[in-house]
Amino acid sequence: MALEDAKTQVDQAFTRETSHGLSYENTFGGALSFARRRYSKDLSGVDLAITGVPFDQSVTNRPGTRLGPRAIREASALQVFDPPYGWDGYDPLSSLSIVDYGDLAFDYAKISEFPEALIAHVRGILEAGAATITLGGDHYISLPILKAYAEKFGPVALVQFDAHSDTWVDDDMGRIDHGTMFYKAVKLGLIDVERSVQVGIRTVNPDTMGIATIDAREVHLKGPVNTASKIRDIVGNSQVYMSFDIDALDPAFAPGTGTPVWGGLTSAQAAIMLRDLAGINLLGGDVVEVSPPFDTTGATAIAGAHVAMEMLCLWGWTRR
Ligand SMILES: [Mn+2]
Repeated sequence: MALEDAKTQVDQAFTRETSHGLSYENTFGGALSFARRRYSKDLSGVDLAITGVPFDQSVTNRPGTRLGPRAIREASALQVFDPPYGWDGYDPLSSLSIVDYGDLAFDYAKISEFPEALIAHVRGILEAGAATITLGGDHYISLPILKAYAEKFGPVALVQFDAHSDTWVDDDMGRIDHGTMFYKAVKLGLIDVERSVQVGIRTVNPDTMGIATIDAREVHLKGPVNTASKIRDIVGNSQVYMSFDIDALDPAFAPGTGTPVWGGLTSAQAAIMLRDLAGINLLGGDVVEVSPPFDTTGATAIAGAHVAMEMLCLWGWTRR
């Protein structure tokens, strides 16, 4: 049946008639959207809006994540023929109303205006009653997104997968930096630090701002099942925002990123942990730091697309 459909379905990004259901368009052709969802600015009845933020002007090293949303959309085209593996048949694409809301538009030459543009973008989606899964973009984008979430929900529990804490001291609130935004998020009261955790860390930062750390070594030594259990214990029933920096993965699994660090998570460890977080109260999330120019095999975008799909599962699982 699916093969027959592949002969007739095309450009589902524009032609699909419902925001629910799997898709059988040929993987290698057609207009791209995330998971072959329909592009739409109409959020009535929509559960989840996938949106891209192609911004990479706050990086400390290699750029390129402005091309991340496109690459993740392309990689996601392979994940829409069947329900995601390992979720007992649960299929967020069929259960939830999901659209690709497209990318944030912003003036690349007016960087100081970017944060407010992104806050307004996410605020508008949240006000319409949908949640967001955002495709980055560099990691700075999490700060404006968190501001919009905190406006609506109050301080959120942050579950951050990352090689870096990104809580380095930076009291100049006008600086736009992808290594200090969680310092600012804590200072601004956007994060419930008691219920937050950073996973996969393998760079030194003595001050975690009170956020719990599960470093990469601990994940390797204790394993992903125990780690997921520890994460669930920390967040409890809190409202969770998940930020997944693809550099949480080892450069062997995600070479296409700006600030790679060895000794990272395997993609299998990440897959097990995300699945085992089923039941957390996820409000929204982002996948950031996928840099296609350094992603010579496309593996990093594939990982990013899988992470985003797992976020759809986590969001829907609790509400199924
Ligand atoms: Mn990082």
